[in-house]
Amino acid sequence: MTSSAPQTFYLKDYTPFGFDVESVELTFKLAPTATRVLSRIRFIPQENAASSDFFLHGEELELISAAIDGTPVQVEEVDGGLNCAVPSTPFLWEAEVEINPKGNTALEGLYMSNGMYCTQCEAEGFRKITYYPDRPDVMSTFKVRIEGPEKVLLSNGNPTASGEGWAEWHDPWPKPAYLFALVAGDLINHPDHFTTKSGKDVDLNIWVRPGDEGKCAFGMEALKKSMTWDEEVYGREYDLDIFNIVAVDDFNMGAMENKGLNVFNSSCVLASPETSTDANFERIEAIIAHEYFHNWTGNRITCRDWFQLCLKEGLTVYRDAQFTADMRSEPVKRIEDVIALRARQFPEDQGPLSHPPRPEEFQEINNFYTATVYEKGAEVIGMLKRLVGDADYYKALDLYFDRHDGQACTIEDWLSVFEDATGRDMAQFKRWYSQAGTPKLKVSDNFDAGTYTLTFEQSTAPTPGQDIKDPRVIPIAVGLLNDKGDEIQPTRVLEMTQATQSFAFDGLAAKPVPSILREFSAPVILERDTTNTERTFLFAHDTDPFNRWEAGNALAKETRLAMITAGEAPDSAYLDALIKLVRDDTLDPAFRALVLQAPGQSDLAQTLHARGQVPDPQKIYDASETFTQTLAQALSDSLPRLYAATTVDGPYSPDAEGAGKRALNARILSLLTRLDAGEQAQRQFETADNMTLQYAALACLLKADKGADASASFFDQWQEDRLVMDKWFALQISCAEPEAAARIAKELTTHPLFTLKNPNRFRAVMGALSGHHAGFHQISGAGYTLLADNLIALDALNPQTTARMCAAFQSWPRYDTARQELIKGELQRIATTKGLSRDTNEMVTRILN
Ligand code: 0A1
Ligand code: ZN
Repeated sequence: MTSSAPQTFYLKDYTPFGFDVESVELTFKLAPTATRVLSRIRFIPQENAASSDFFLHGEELELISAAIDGTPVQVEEVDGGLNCAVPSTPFLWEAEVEINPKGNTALEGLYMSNGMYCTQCEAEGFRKITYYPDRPDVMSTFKVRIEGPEKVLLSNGNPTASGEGWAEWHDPWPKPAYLFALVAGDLINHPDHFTTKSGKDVDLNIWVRPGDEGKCAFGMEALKKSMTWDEEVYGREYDLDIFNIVAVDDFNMGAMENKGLNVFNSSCVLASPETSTDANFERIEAIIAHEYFHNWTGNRITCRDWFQLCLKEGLTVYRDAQFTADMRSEPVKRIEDVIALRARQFPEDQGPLSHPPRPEEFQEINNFYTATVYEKGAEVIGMLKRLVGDADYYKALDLYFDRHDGQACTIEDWLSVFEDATGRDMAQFKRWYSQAGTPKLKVSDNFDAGTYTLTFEQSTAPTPGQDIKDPRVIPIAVGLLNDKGDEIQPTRVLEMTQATQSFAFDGLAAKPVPSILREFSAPVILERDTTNTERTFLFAHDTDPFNRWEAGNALAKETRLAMITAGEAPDSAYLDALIKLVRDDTLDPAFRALVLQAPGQSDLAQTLHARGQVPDPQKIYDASETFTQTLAQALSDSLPRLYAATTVDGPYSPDAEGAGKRALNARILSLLTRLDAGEQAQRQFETADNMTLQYAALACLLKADKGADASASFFDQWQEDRLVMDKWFALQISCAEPEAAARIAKELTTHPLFTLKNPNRFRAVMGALSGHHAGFHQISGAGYTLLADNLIALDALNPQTTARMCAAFQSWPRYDTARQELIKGELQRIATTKGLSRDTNEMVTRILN
């Protein structure tokens, strides 16, 4: 455990810094273990400041010198920074510090990755570079000079001058320190150009390590599409002469929106047909867009403090989802997002880590880059837009950009623009930001004399620190169908504001079939006494593609749950309906692939728990296997034809149409493999000319326990490609039988290519293990122990990634006492590790409490 009690920060304690920063000048003299950072910072004491304390954050810095207005000063170095007596008039602060980028395995601040220097400053990494008021509400322009032998020396803003061994940059847009970036290395660029709608020419570059230059073209296209889209949809133009993206192998997260110099985890930008799957391409397109969109929602308008993180993240996720929907298929994107929300955010919201999109306290802010802040934050924006309508949404956004450009803002600022643009009172809506937990929405209905009434009752279970929940505003999109499947009431948004509320539909000839929560119009759990017959009807007829999928998803879940709890055989009406839909060539292959996607086993466990039962991971696994086997047999006649129909003619292209066919290919092939002992999968593996097909075939072979040769040849073919090797590591585990998963994972941790130092590789192995529901939760506890062992080992090097991965243990309260005790034992073992980081300590403490 950490020696001193960890400090907790509270939203209610916010106080502004008592000084403005007029300008920042930094000089970096790069050296792997002894980089010197010289800072010249002009501070202006604020009149009427609440506090005139001059405290600068600083961590792991060796202070060489400090001066004010040219005179050396004595400072008091304290835990986390320094105090200094300063004048009450504007002054120049100059300091020199030494740092050790090579020794920085936490990947926060300035560090080295494969011989290249790079930075990660969000959230609080800048304080590991120099002494500074490292808080997002302190904004300033930056001038940066970099001195080093590397061929490429980059920082934020525009390049101003360069020579042999040095380069200078100037960022004219005031920014907080978390958006600072520096990159230096012998990199190669993939250049391009973009002309903004007002005619400004922008240089675009993607910088990579030599050897990766063939993997930049897709990312560049995605960037240009994002730039155009933000101009067209939000009216936002780019504002510098240059936009640089750098690919880095060792990175804790996906990517980072540093002003003018985005740094990307190489897995989130590098792509080629031979090495990347369709899913990789789609993700890369979305992340490029996300980081680019941050230029306005995050950079030009930033957050006042880290409690407001969802102000930039929820909005930017919402914007990137809109972008993907526009570039690809709107319903497919929505279904994918809801699957991800239920898999990642719902467990968080319903377990010990539950927190509101705007948390009110934290110990380590890095632990709050969560699905709740990001994905639920985006759902909240989606609800806002649905409530006010498209026109008013964009009106409010225009006002937001006009009013707050250049400012560090709060959720209150955000909601005020909606109030001012639309005249609506947002006080109740604001509860979505302050209340944690997923609301349950119980529905009942009644038909009487031509009037159909839907009654909703909302409730949210207590969450840590929040016992009482007030009713929220819930937009419920509803449509009605007649018994022939015709839509008799097009989608109407019901605005629920009370704990219990009814809505009536008049003038109906007969009792309709309701389609409720279309497009998943609110992040809630819908509870309705309904029948499989009605679900099957909606699965066949719903005119809302999301709810059509949702009906099938509910059937898929209920069928498996009945198999698990009552030993029933798979529901035959559902099987028939599923087969009919899968064979329907008029439907989008991507949609059919989603319909064939089995419900997550962890999701089934959560549902059982919510129904007061104790989930048995092995039983859940067995039911899923039996169902798939039954489906394969029932569909056997059609499988060869369906398989053939997924062939995409012509060269590989990662567009939505081809990707949809290949997604269906993967599903059909996995069914076929159950019947033909892997023959077709082997053929596909041998003939595939792209990673999507090769990967799908390898997965099928491994799952059928016929993958040894294919796996070895895949390894031989790709061992030099780090990103493909991550896939290889993960697949061995995710395709294993439950009882073998932990053993295989353990063996892989001794593989020469396994390393704790690369977060992608660590996540490939440990993420695959914790994502294998039945494998991770084997009653032997081997999965738990292996993960805990590796988290303890990683914590000493990289607290951030360790802490994030502790979340694998968050769902312990769902399981039986034996498993609960095993998991708690491992959490306690982690918690009592000597020298445990603050990050990991906070996570395990919250999970255990
Ligand atoms: N703002 C980034 C996410 C991010 C956060 C923290 C990081 O440090 C480890 C890195 C990236 C985004 O939303 O893309
Ligand atoms: Zn973001």
